[in-house]
Amino acid sequence: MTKYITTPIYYVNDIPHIGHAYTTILCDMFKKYQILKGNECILLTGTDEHGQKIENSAKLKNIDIKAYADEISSTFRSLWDSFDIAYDYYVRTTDDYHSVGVKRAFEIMFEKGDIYKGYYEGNYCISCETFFTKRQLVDELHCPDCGKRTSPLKEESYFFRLSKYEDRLLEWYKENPNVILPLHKKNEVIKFIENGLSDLSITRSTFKWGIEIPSCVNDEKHIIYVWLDALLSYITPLGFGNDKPNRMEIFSDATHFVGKDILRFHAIYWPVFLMSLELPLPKHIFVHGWWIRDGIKMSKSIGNVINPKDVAEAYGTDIMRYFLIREVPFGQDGDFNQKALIERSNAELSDSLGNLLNRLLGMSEKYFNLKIKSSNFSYLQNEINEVEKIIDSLDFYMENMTPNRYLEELWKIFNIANISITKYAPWEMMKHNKSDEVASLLVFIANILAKGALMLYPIIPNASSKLMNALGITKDDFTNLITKNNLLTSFALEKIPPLFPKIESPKMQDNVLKNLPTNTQNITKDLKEEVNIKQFEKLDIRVGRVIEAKNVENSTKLLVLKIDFGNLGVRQIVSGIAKFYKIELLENTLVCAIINLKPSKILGVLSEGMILSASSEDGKLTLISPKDEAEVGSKVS
Ligand code: ME8
Repeated sequence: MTKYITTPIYYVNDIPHIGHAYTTILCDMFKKYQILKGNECILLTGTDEHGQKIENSAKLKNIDIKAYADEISSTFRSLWDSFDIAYDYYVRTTDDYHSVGVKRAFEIMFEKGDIYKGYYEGNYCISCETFFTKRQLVDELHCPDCGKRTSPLKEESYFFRLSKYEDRLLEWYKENPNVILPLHKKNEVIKFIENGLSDLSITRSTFKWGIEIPSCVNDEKHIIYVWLDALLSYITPLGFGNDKPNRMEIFSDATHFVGKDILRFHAIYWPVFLMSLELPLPKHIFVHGWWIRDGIKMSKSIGNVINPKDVAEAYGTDIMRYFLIREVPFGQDGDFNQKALIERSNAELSDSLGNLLNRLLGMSEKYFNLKIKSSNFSYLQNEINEVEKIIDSLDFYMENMTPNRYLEELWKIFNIANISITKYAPWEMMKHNKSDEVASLLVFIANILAKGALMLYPIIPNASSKLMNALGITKDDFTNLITKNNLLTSFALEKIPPLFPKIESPKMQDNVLKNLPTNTQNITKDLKEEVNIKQFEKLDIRVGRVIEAKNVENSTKLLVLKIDFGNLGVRQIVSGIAKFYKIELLENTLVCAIINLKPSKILGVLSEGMILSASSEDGKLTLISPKDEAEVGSKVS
């Protein structure tokens, strides 16, 4: 049976970061493991290109939306190509076959009576592309998932009858308790369902960048909600609802890899959509944690991201893959730390593994001219039993998605090898004419490295291939060496350069923004001279919505904000509020700004206005923000 695995399809609002690379590498690892075991396995990845977030990002850059999506989608794709990610499908939600399939799915759901027309009133988080009720919001305004300010939304909408499927969904989880791994993640989902599922708004009419609803519904102003569109990308490339070659049979053994941020969409909406379409439900949803820095999720808008390309260029893809997979137990958050990466590489890859190969090659060359042979391992039987037990346990760890445990266990066999060398001291045995025993030990160690090389292929494929070459084995030896607990009896070894040379010093510049003091804002608390109304009216003060906030380089005080003033366009304004607001929480906030102030450059950054804020005696700034929702561009007087 063919296994089918998917990464999330990534938004094209920005270029990939290490979080995206993590999920994709995990999927590639899982696929490579299946292939090694002789299973067929198909991997899908791709990009999610519709929705308000993408429309806003393109608007911000003044680029045609499709051209913008093309560029970012190809950045993702070339990154995966440069990492040798073995994907079979690369879906883009702007592909024609995809929109044909999405419309067909909508039709089926509509004909079934699962979709009805209604009126949505609630709040919407553009960053998460998610609807919320007031009850779900933090402080009745902020998104419970990302913390950003939501916008009130009132619009006519089509709804999917999520509530109709509540019991069936709970029943399915009861009958299939291992769908969501790690298990504790399942409990969150069950609790959410048990709290009651509201019907889901699945169309939008306030913007245009999406797939139109099909003609059977005859309602032109609506486009399909980005999450319904995106989730269906797991099946449209397999020929669902379109004329692509039909491979829908592989969907009956599907595993979705997701970050914890998008579990709800995969564990609630997706199975229900599939029930409505009468399709098989996923076998597994593997949920991993976040890569964070200083306790905050890595994300481009905060400016705390690490570019996987930088890591790969500095350390190579093998070390990057090894670190990402080994450092953090699957499902937990992890801090991406260069020092930890270097320490792991030096201790585990260089010392434990690389050095073991060097010792084997060195002794085999010295004593046997690199040709080692033996079929009598009697004095090593305890060690052999231990190694076999460990190798036998590995499949469980991989199939249950605990790859860090898989590596932890695997390293035990290298330790057994290193300890055996010290314990039996082959150089001493040679002195006592025990060359047969030495040959047995070296063949045993070569077997350990051979088993290790195979089992490491999914994680560090390049180094694994080099190791296999040095040992004269190939991936085809898997069945022989792993499933039968066999020992090979002869090796023709080949000397190779060190697999993992020691890393002496950090190779990557730290991406953290420098915290150098600057002095650009002058806040006075003195009373100013009197002005008349005419003078005041000269100021053009407007309401705007922050659509992007970033740090100004070399400044701890300044932020540069992109603010949408509606018909007046998007402006860039520099403001000294960096110390008082978390960047990630500013996005979507309403502010008041003077927009007819002469543009100026602050620390070399153009500022086209001034945001109004209140300053306290100790210099703390508080943004002046309309209390209720006000239209962007409206005048403040
Ligand atoms: O959510 N740490 O796309 P997205 C670990 N288009 N993983 C991270 C991460 C981090 N800091 N940041 C992102 C979307 N990820 C939707 C998905 S699927 C039908 C639609 C990874 O570009 C992780 O896998 O925001 C997360 O779930 C995904 O990228 C979100 O990518």
